[in-house]
Amino acid sequence: MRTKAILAIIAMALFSLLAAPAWAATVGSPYYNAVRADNPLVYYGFDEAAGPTATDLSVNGRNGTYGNTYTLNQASAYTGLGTGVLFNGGNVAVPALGGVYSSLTLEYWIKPTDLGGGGFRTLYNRDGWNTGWVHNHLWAGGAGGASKPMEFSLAGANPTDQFPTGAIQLNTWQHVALVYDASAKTIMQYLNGVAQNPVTTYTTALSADLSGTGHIGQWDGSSRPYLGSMDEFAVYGTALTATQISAHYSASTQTANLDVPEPATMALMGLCLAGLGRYVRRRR
Ligand SMILES: [Ca+2]
Repeated sequence: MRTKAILAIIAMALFSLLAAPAWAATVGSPYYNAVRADNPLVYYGFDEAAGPTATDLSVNGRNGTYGNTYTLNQASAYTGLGTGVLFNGGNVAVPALGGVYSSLTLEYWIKPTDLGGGGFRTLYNRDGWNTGWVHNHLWAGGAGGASKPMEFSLAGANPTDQFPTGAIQLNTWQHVALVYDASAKTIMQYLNGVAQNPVTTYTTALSADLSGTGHIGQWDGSSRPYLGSMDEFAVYGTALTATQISAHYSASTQTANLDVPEPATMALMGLCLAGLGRYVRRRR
């Protein structure tokens, strides 16, 4: 009877180790694999314990640099997303993203505390304002109003400021994808993997120029701050499909796949099993 009780305790200990959240970072999670499979130009997981380097998780080595007021180690929406960053007048400086693209996708998780009723809340902004340069903000004070605060702008396009359909929630984590297609003259917003309709259209659209530096979280690194948390920021030089974006969102929620023990957990399990083995041998 005593043996059964001890075995039950050991089994419960092993189960609790297996069930514990295993990922302190994005790397290796289903979301990470889904994003990387679609060849992002840059991909920040914001999993660093400390700045100033924001590691690019794509294959392109475009590390960013945290600046001004930011706080790392923020709880994210799902375990497989690791941790995120809280911006409160902070930013990440982003290097040039390669060139000019006829299609573009911006993707990130955000938990905003302000939707921009008083002005731009910069999500991603190429520094400066010339033909084809991309800017993306929350701007509830703009023409879209509070129901369509997401703004995507491209210098030289008509209209300049676009407000894709779909409400952004305050103080709530949400997955956002913005897909710009210059050939189709459209900008489309996906929220939590679902396409928001109707699709916003341009009269004149231009290729998006990302050949220069930019910033996440602040306009040119010093003003118009995004207020709130962000995680898993990625930019693609292609128009991701509805299927791809839905798959990314679904991958983020696959916590069942995340219960893969870390090395430290494996070592603890090994000690438990060794102890169990010695105990059973002694009882024989
Ligand atoms: Ca993360």
